[in-house]
Amino acid sequence: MLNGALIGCGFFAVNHLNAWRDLAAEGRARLVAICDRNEARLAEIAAQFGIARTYTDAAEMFAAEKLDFVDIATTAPSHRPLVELAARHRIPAICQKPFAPVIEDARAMVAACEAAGVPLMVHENFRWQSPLMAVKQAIDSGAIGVPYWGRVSFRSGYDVYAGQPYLAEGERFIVEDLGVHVLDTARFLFGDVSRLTARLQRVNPRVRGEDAATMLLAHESGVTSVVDCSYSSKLEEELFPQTIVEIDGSEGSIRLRPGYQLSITSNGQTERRDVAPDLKPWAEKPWHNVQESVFNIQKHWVECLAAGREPATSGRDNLRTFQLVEAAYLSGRTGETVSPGDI
Ligand code: NAD
Ligand code: 89V
Repeated sequence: MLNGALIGCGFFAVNHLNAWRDLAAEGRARLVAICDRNEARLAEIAAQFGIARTYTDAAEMFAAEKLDFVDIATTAPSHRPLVELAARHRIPAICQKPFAPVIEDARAMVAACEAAGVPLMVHENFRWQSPLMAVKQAIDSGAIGVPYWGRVSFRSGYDVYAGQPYLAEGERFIVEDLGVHVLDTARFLFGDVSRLTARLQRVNPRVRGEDAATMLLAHESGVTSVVDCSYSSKLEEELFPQTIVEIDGSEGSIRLRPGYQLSITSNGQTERRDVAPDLKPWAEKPWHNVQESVFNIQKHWVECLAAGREPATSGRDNLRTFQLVEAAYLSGRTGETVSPGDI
């Protein structure tokens, strides 16, 4: 059983706490301490999850606790100081997305953990959603031959600002917060990207940053993909937080449709499957898809720590997704096509 601590007990951390509780029940890893600088929130979460050792200061927690890992679920501006603190104490760290406000901070965190010899994983959980894993398995099975085109799309009008008010306040919005997941999913499905072109739009006047983005990606594998996301889509059917995927290959096609309906067309035959995620006892629709992926990524972390393996979304890996985010902002600003590898 690994002993961990959680820093940041806000809106989304409740999912981490529930997933750690499930992993503790499996005898894999448990939270022995929590930290939040907001005392009232800290006390509320400590009582809800029965965690006795609480701290308002992360440095005090590192000094007092004997930890196998730390899980950082604060917002991006605090990630670099907290990850560097973990590295100084030689404690393996999970860091929520967005990894950092700018890529220089992300590179510094990766360097600090490498120098300390400790693993660092970004909590980039979309690729751990079971419907998206089913899409990846379908590609890898060879059923559609060689993929040459894809679309990864997340369009919604859900009120994300109610739970996450900070989303309306930043100069950067949808590409940094949600696009990062959708771009990482495109990398997961089609591989690294050599060229990216983006068009960014602000539709909702009550948010400061862009709330719609359309990106065209040339993947090194030869796939051309379109990655699009919007929080200003007033749809007949609200799909939050589903990612819709379309892939065409030399011998067939894959569609992940609304309601988690997967179809794989191969040599003229179509196989249809319901790939809806599990509804964990603590999960709540429509968030259950994301909530299941939190459990999956935390389980992956525990398995990687035990085996001494690099996690799929290690800090090092996530720098390549971050390059896509920076490329999208650069392309959106200049109207030019950008090589993410040059960033
Ligand atoms: P939040 O503002 O509700 O919670 C953050 C908490 O961290 C607050 O309670 C705050 O007091 C605490 N905090 C901040 N800095 C701290 C520090 N230095 N030391 C101790 N405590 C500190 O934010 P949230 O909505 O829970 O989001 C947290 C992160 O999770 C964000 O980066 C967000 O993008 C991410 N998120 C990820 C997903 C996902 O699916 N992966 C979904 C939602 C949010
Ligand atoms: O990742 C996030 O911060 C969330 C959501 C899962 C909806 O994208 O906003």
